Amino acid sequence: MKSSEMFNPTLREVPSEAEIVSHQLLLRGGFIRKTSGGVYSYLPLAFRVLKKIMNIVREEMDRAGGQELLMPIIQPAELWQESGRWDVYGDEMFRLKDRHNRPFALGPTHEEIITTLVNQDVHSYRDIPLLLYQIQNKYRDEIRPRFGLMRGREFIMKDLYSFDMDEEGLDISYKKMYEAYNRIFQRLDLKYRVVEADSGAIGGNESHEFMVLADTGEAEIIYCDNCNYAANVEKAECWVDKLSEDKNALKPLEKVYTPGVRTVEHLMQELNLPVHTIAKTLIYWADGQYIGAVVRGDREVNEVKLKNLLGCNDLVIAEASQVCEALGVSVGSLGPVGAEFKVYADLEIQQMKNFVCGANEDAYHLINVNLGRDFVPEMVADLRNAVKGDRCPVCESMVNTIRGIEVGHIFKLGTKYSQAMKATCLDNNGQERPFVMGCYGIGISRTMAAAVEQNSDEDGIIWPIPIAPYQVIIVPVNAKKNEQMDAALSLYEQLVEKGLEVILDDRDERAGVKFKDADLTGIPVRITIGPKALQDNKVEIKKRWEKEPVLTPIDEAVAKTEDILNLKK
Ligand code: 9G3
Repeated sequence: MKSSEMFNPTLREVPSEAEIVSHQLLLRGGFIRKTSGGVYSYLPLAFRVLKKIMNIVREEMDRAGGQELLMPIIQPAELWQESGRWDVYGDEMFRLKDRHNRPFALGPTHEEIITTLVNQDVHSYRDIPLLLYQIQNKYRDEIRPRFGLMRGREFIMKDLYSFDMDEEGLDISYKKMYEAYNRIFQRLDLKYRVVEADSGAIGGNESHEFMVLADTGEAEIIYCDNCNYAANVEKAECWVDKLSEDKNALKPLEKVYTPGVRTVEHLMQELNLPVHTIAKTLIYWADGQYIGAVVRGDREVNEVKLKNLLGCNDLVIAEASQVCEALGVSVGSLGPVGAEFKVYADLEIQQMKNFVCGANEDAYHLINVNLGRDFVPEMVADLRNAVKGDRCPVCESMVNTIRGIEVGHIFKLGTKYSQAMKATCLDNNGQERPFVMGCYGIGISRTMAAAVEQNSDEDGIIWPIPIAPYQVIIVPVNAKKNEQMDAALSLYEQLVEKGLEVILDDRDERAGVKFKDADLTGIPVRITIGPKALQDNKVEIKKRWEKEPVLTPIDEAVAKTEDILNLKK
């Protein structure tokens, strides 16, 4: 393809609305344009990348026994009412009505559709297992769509659903997908990590996420180099020491006057105590009631763990002013002793002896507080975020943290959907059984963004070779000079003949401008044809991930280029 004929509108300026590097570079490189908040058009270069990602995904899904189909984006409300999820997702669902006023949704995912489909036509264990997948646009009306393709309201997803007769069957399907996903992210040439994950509202009991590693990733990963344990911080269990039996050390409870103290830091100063002697209480509004979560002063409450413990749908941190009004205490003085709300204490609180907390009375705190003696919580459970330096829950050595972008997520669903939707199958004893299901997603458009997030420098994108929109760009320094253009065209034809994807930058622009665009768009191999080298029958070959070009005899350029492109595969 000639640059002069391409629709590849690059930008010199960094677009002001783009907060992260992938969003900036995809806009600047002429890959995407915003059509509406969280809704993007993919321009030709981006679509080439997406097709490469989709092809790798497709090949691996097929290899694992998956069969591709295509389900509708428009989904009737009845199916979601059957599964009980029509009222669960609220405004996150794009809802619409037809001319007869019948309700529909734009598909956010396809569990309901596929379960209905399979139930209609699959009646016997002989037709099981089934692995069905599609690659399609999905719709979720995010409150705050941001980070470009990372959190769009319309995005491309590969979603596969497995149908088995029993848990053993599901285990096999799950393992196939686990392995296929590993092959996919290896083939995409991305640095990634598989982590244990929370299965969230979707239900089910085992789940893994595939994280592309990037410092700017939204997800925090806890991992152990000693035993290979890795988990999303949402899921990562906190290791706790055995409880000490020593009851003698308990000191008498005392109330102390702490006027104006509202924060843990202030309390530490005021009482001259280290943070691990202080407990803080956070009030949440959980499905219509206030509850208190108590954790050590320097810990973060893990809202996923808390939500799972409570088994509630809605969990939001309560507004300070509302707490004050409802409980008659300002938030800085709240505590578990004599509380009017249900108290949930983190495991660490049980280890802490003679700690400090709010007195449930403005301007007072309690000292020498002890769980069991001074208050009995509703439950004691793991409620905090794991942090770097914690003990690994598997092998007890020290864990580390790293950030990542969730690009794949696999779940064992079990019978949650098949039971709700009465989707059953006859087993080999003629017994009716609900399908045992799994679901497996890859964010295709997010994977493209994550690849950029992980692979760029100050000049632009550095596409991994397997997904680069083109593999080679030929840049004649001066397109008006016949010798240069002739050499460029000849090389172009030879490379295309070899099956490579090549851009010829034939534009009447300064060399500097052309180099900048080549770097920005991230084409792996650049071949520069300049007047001086050409006199010696040489060209410059530059790898996008290296700074300096290498002078190469023009008749070796094709072989050299092929070499580079194969080497990194
Ligand atoms: C909804 C809305 C948002 C949602 C869902 C439903 C997330 C929803 C979870 C999944 C699970 C798997 C198949 C591919 C792999 C992931 N957000 N989830 O179910 F109605 Cl508005 O989508 N689905």
